Amino acid sequence: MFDDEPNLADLDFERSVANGLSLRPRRIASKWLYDDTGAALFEDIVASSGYYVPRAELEILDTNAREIGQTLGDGGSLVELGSGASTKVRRLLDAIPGLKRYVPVEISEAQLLEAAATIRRDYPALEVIPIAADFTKDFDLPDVIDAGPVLGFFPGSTLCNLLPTNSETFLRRMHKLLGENSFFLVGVDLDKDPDVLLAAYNEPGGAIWDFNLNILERMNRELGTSLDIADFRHEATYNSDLRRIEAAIYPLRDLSVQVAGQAIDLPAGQPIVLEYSHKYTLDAFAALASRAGWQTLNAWTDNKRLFSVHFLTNRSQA
Ligand code: AVI
Repeated sequence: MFDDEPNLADLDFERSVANGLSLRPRRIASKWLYDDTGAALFEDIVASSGYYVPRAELEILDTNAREIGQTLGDGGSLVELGSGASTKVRRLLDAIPGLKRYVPVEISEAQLLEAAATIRRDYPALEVIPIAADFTKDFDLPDVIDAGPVLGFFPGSTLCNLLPTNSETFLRRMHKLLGENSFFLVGVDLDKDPDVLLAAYNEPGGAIWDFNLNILERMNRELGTSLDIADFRHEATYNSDLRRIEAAIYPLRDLSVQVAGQAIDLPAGQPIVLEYSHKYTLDAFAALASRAGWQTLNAWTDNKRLFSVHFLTNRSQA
C-alpha cells in the first residue's frame, strides 16, 4: 500500500516502527497496516455500511463506463494499479467490449495470478498480461501496449493516502509509465461535511478498529513486543486546515515498548498516527493533476456527491 512518509516506507518494519515512534506526533507508516490479516480486515471495512467509497465509486463507473470506452476507442489496453482480486475492473471490462488487453499490476503474486486466471476464464477474448510489481516503485509495462490507446485505472481513492505533493509526483510517474497516448481513471474522495467523513472513518469497536489495532498484533508477532490491544483505542479526526482524515490509535495508559533495542514511551492519550486520507474538491484535484501534466476530460461524482472519478488524458490533442 501507499505511504505518505517515504522516509519510513523504505525501511524494514522494525526500523520503520522505531523511527516512526520517535517522531512527534508518533507515526507508523500506513503500508504496515496491510499485511495478510490487515488486507482481509480492510475487506470488512469495504463491506461495512458506513464506508461509502466502494459503492459510490461503482455507481460512477457503471454510469460512465460506456463513455470511457467510446473515448478510448477500440484495441486498447487497460492497466490497473493495485488490482487485488480484479473485482471493480469488471464494470469496465463489461462495458468496453472493444478492449483488447488487461494488464493487472499487483504486489501479491498469488492474488494476481488467481485473479488473472479468473478474468481469462470470464473474458476469453481479452488478452491478460499480469505483472507482479510494487507500483510505488519503478516497473515496466509490456511493449505490446504501445500499439493502441492505454487506460490506466487507479480506483479506491488510494491516491488520497499520499500527501498532495507525493500524489503529484506519483501522477507524473504514471504519465511517463502509461505513455503519450494514454488516459488515466483515478478515484478521488471528495471533501465534504466533516460529520459524514467522521462517520465513515470511525466505527467504535467495528471493522475500522480491528483494522487499525491489527498493527499492534503485527508488532507483537514480528517485533516481539507484548502490547495489549485492550490498552488502546482508535479514533479518526478531521483536520480541516489540511482537509484530511487522520487515523490514529491512542494508548489508554502510559506504556513503554522495546523496538530495535530502543525503549520507546507511548504516553496515555498521545496519538500514534497510522494513516492520512486527503479529501479534494473537484477543482483542487484537477489542478493537482494538471501540475503533473494531465488534462481533465471529465470528473464525475455519484448522486450524493460523496466521491469522484477523474478521467484524465495526456494526449496533446484532447
Ligand atoms: C485505502 N484507502 C483508500 C482507505 C481510505 O479511505 O483512505 C483507507 C481506509 N482506512 C480506513 N478506512 C479506509
